[in-house]
Amino acid sequence: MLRILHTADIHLGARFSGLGNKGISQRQQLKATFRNVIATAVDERVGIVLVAGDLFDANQQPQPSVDLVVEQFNLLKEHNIPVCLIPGTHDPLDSSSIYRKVDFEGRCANVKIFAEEHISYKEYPDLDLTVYGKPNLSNRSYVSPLKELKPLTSSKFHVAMAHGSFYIPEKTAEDDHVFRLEEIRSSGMTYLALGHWHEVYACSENPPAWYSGPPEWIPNQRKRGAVLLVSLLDSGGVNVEPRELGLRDYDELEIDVSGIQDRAALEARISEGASQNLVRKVTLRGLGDAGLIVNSDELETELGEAFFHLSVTDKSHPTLAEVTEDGERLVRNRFIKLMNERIDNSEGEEKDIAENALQYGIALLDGKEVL
Ligand SMILES: [Mn+2]
Repeated sequence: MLRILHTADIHLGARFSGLGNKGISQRQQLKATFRNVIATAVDERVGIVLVAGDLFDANQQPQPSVDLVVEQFNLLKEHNIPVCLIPGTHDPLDSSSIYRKVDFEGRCANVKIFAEEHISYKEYPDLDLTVYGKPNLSNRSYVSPLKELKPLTSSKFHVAMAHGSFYIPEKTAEDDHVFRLEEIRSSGMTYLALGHWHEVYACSENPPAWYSGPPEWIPNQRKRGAVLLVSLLDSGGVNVEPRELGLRDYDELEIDVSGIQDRAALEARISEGASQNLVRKVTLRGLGDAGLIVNSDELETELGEAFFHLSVTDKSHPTLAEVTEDGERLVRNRFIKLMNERIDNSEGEEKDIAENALQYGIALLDGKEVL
């Protein structure tokens, strides 16, 4: 059996400008979690570590980021654990690539960076393993990262790394380094270690092809990532165990304020399940009671301390007690007149709908985003 630690999309050096003063803290946390990834590889005695792209958030990195990577890769070397890495879409192998500026292979003898334009491979006879990979040369490409992939040695295990998008009809952008299920199925690989999608996701069962997602929360990430501990069994089977190492969590709440009585009830809804390690994004929608005055900045300040970070976007609109016409605005006036006629001429549910439509319509005509 061979055990592999598969990680990707670590995005060292990512800026968390939306987090205010917590941004620096999360940048530090990325580094701490990266150390934790390496420590896990050592503790779990894996045979090899695979980094499937976007180790760095950008090709421009401060020296401490580079030093950290060299230090951690050398730590793996002390434990006789090799590392295979492909440049991703954030740290592509272009003319200003960090992999051209820094000689990682020279500074860490256990590291292999795939830097040929087409798929190339490295054989590890001790592990009975061959690893295949192709770097991303730029952020966008129409070429599949799995193009021409096939086993080229007599190893028992064949593992490919790729950084790109799995093809899903009408969802995947064509120039996003797209590869297809047929390519995975016909690849002849034992396992495919994928990067680029920021969540744990299995594209295929046979052979298994998985995204690990980022080990720690990074901007715009909506689902939790993990590192994958992959066991290649002598029987030919593959076992994939996601292990969540990240400290921060993220969720989104959409709250319809129409059912909410007062400010205290709204605060309680926003704060439900609050935690110091949670990044929460709240969107308020619907028509609020006339007495419910929402100030998102105030809510963020008052309730934010219970979270790692809280953002509140208000797309709700207070119900107007009485809609009055405005002499300057003809379209608005005509709308109010028509809707009031409809309200007068209807009853029951239809009347409720017409009343709501009047309120929403006014809010929209006033330039508010309520839908
Ligand atoms: Mn990424």
